[in-house]
Amino acid sequence: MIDQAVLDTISGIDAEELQEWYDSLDDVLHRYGPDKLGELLIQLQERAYQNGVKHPFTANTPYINTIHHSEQPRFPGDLEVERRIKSIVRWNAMAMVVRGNKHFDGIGGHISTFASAATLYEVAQNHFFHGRTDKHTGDMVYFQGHASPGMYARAFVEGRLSESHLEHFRRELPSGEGLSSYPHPWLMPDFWQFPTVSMGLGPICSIYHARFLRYMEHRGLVDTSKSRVWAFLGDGECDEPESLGALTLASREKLDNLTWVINCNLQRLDGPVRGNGKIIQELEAAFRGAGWNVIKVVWGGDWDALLDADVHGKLVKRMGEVVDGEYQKYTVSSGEYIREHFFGADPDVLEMVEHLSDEVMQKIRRGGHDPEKVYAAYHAAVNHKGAPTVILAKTVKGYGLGEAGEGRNVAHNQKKINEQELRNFRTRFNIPLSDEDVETVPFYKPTEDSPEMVYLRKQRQALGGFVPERKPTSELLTIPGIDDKVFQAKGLLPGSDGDDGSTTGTLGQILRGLVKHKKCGDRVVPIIPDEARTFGMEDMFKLVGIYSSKGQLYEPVDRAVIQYYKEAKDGQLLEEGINEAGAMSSFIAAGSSYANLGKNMIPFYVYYSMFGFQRVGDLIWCAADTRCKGFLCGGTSGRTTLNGEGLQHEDGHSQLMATTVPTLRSYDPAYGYELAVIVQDGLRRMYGEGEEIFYYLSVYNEAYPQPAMPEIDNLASGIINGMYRLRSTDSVDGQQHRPQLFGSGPILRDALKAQEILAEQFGIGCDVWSVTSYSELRRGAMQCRHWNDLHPGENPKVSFLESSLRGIAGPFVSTSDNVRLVADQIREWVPGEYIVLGTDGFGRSETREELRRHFRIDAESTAYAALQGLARMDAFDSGQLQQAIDQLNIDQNAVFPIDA
Ligand SMILES: Cc1ncc(C[n+]2csc(CCOP(=O)(O)OP(=O)(O)O)c2C)c(N)n1
Ligand SMILES: [Mg+2]
Repeated sequence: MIDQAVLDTISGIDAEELQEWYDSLDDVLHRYGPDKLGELLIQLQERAYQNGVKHPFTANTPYINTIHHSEQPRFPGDLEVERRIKSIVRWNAMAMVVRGNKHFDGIGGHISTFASAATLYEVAQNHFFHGRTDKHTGDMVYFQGHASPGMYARAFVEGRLSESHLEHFRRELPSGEGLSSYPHPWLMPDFWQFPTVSMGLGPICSIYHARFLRYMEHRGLVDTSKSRVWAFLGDGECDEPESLGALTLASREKLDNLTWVINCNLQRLDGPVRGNGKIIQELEAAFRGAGWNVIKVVWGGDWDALLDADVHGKLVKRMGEVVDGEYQKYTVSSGEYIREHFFGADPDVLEMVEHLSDEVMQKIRRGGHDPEKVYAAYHAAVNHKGAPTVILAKTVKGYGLGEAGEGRNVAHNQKKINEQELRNFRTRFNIPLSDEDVETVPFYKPTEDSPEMVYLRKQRQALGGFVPERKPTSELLTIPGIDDKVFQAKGLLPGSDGDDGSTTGTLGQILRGLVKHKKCGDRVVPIIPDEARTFGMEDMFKLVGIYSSKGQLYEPVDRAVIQYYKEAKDGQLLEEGINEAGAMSSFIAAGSSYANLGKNMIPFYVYYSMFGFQRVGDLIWCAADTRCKGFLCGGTSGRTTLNGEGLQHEDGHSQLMATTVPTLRSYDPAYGYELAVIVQDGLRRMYGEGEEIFYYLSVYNEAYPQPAMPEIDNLASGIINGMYRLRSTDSVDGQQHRPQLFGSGPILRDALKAQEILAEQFGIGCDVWSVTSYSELRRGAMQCRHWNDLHPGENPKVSFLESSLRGIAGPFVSTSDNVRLVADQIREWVPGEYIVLGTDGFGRSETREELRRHFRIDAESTAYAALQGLARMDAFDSGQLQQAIDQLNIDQNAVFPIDA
């Protein structure tokens, strides 16, 4: 019988006619099957479109499971044993957090996230996640950060972590065997592979990681064809722009080695994700629109029979119209309430559940808590070809916590459970603990020969070992020495023979040489976000090819020129387009390949420096936590050196921000030979010796003659440690103090010019130092300071900075294209008057000369600062400073740059 409501929506067509349509559709389905029916519907739709019918677009399917129960594969495991294992893991996860907060109030931790996701993880642990073995590069699993208690609890049951580990959850200092709050490879380098807790970064990294696996395979470096990238996300996390920002890359690249599982518990921290809407439907549309395979797991098996009985689609309609805020309410409501408010909205729907008791009604599960539904979804995902899959699993936040937080807005922060609630939890999940035992919230592990333990081990063994597990390779690379021809190219050690060249150009020279190096050239991964031409590196396109999984399907428009845009399936260069977040994600994938794929790769990510730290700073932090290796190269650096681009492009603070990242070594070299020494040493440390650090290099676009590496004692170590004395002019008779001028990057040339001004116009001799890294100087000084503080009775250690400046009275003047705090960071160890010049304030479009005068970092301003320093030391008549200002043509009415 045709429903009146349906007839009403298409008024004018009578019931009989509509029935005929239904019958013919049923007939086609019956005779030809669902695929043919689908094709027929597309044909009909196209015909209608050609006849001018504008058919409303919807990217949504009804609010039910994508996989019909008749298509569900048989569950291959032992449901009962798996349920018991899961319950035990649940208990231990909860116990870990509750005990922690009992002993140390405020230690924190999350119970509700894992409580909602336990089935999602357990099904994967028992049937899907593959460990890394000799024959399998392993699955890469991005665990949802806040679900970490569940991962620790499972590792405990697996015997990988001890009770003591669990006792030290979130207390990492005392014994050295603490567990980090969230997935942090830096803190747990044998366990976690991927930091995920800054929400949005895990998702985007997982996409680029999946693509990187293909890159490694297509380049013939590692067979990654068996590996799958899994990413577990929260539904609230999907609001982060990074989460969904790269979806189309995944479909464009046909990344069927990627599976996302979004735990749609409908809640985030403060409240519902979409109280007035439906997050699952919203995400479905976004992912389908982006070309992903979408599998919704909305309802558990208890609903199958009801849905089968729903011939008129009334229950489905009701399911589709209720908003998430309301669903959240049902979670905490009685069966009676659900009957009245959910089913009761339509008398026919109400009738369908007449036979169900209130108790049963309240317990019917959501899809994400039903292992058979979850298994079916994973099975379909891993077998899907040609596109990535997202599984949208509906769950309940705080599942199983009952009064203590299940489905409640406060669930997210729940860390304490009273005794009654603990007993309820124990009973609900059948944990064999007495009421008395429960009081102390003990950890619980079944005996080694119990069916649970035997089963758990058997499943993990079959899947190649435990997950997560981080296993860095011990492989070391043979890297070129400083005498190698890589570093002997023009502009590097031999200098540029008087020709003008920039440090960006010299970086290009290093890269060109490196990619061709026999021992490690194939490991280099140049990464560029649509700026190769800006950096004069477009010849890399032809030299190594741009990676494209499709090769090159067109004749490039510039095919006739030598440096044409060459795409190739085995291309080495990753041209990421205007996408710094994606490029950084590729950098992380390549830079952590030594740990995840057992193969050292050497990423060089060359970008517009302004769009680095301040744009994707959190990804750089994430790279550090990942123990990523490689070189970040901030091109077009400098507030005044990049002179024409203005306020949004001129960067004077990356060196400052780089200082805040513990594993990052940052340098601001002036000359090609300095850059060569730094890169060579970096390669040695990271790949020759296996240090888990990475580099930041400021490179500039100002062209000037690149000098040959001079003969200076211990020059290379000075460059690496952060400073060396480059040039001295003689003191004149009776000169008491010698100014010490520090210069970095292109502004070193201003320091050198200031030296000439001081000698020629004021008869003062001085020393000029090239400071290649203030942060390295500071790091070394702080390290000595740390030791000295703790060893008061012993001979103090002396840092490189202190020993370099020992016995020098100053005055000291620093000038660079950075904000003052960069050079200010060594003030504590500078043994005298220290004047720091810098580029604090917004940049603007101007000539370099004007800009440098505006910020007072140029040669004249530097010379003047030296005179000021001398005057403060009574070595220059302060009465003559006014005259010096006039003589140096310094504008006394100049604006204060920070306000300008
Ligand atoms: C970038 C970022 N912002 C904020 C947080 C703090 N935070 C942690 S969990 C959370 C809510 C998470 O909600 P959801 O993604 O839905 O995960 P659920 O716990 O519900 O599974 C927030 C806001 C964070 N970790 N990262
Ligand atoms: Mg959520």
